[in-house]
Amino acid sequence: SDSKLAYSVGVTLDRFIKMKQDDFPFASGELSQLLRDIGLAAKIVNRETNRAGLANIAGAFGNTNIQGEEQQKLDVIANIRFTRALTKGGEVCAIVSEEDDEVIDLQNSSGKYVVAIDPLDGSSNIDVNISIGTIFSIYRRVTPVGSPIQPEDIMQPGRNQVAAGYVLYGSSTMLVYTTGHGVNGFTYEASLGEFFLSHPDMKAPQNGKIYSINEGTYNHFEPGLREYLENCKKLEYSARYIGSLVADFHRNLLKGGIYIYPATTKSPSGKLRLLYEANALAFIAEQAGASAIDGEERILDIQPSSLHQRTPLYIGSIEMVKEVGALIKKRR
Ligand code: AHM
Ligand code: MG
Repeated sequence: SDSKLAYSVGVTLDRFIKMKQDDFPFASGELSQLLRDIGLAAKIVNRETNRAGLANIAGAFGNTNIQGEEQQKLDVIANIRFTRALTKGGEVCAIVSEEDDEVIDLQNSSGKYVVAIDPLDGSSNIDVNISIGTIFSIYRRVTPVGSPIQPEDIMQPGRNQVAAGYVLYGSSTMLVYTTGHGVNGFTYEASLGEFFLSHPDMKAPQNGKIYSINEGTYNHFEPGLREYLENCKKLEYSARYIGSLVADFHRNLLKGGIYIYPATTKSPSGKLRLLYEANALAFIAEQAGASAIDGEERILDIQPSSLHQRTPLYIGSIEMVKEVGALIKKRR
């Protein structure tokens, strides 16, 4: 395939996007430009992330900014970087961000795309030097270009996504995305300042031996989930939980496994957000041959009713998701 070929000759993210664009000669190229904008913002956030540990001593080597402002928190910085990139690019009409209560209407009625983004997920991990991530979903607006944006442009089910991706700021930085034709992963080469195609056409193992869940609230889990977890233990699966969704998801996608953030009696809809956490990863999962449900329903079929709504999430290897789904159904 052309992505395998690209891999062998060292293809940058920008070039890969261009190659894909050439497959669609009648497309306007705006989605391609939007993906490049996100790639650039990711590089900037990567730079800030790498300096996070130095924030408090930066002044010592003359790095305080000219206004003498206090260092902003990294998730705030990431939000500013991504919103700026999406605003300046001109392809986007509205942004939904974890960091903003309301929809950001860019007053750019010629923009075709709506973006939902968690600029820096897992931010409680920043201070302890553990992997964090960015998650994004891209939708085409449903109302005509040129008119003011409407709620139905924003409240679209995940199956309408035209592209989605994540950036993992880990032991290396990676950008993984799909436009609905498979999933491709790129690794950042810092000295060259480029993402290179390193994981062409990613496919998740059908089954796995890793389960990732915060079991601290086990007493509040429903019976079917408890039974599934007991099975994982009988089979001596590996428990792996970073507490950083992108990192846990990425590992399980490559190695085979399931990530679960369930409903509990205290949080009946779980913790994670449908619009800018679950949907993007569910789209990528399905494109890689894995799957994602809320315990019952396919994540991508959920009709959102509010901007920051939560959903339980069961995501990963297709056989594992099927098995836990069946147990939940049986015990409800
Ligand atoms: P955040 O959006 O406030 O960063 O929370 C999301 C994170 C996920 O990355 C992670 O999987 C989950 O919260 C961990 O939650 P918990 O500490 O309850 O296990
Ligand atoms: Mg988050």
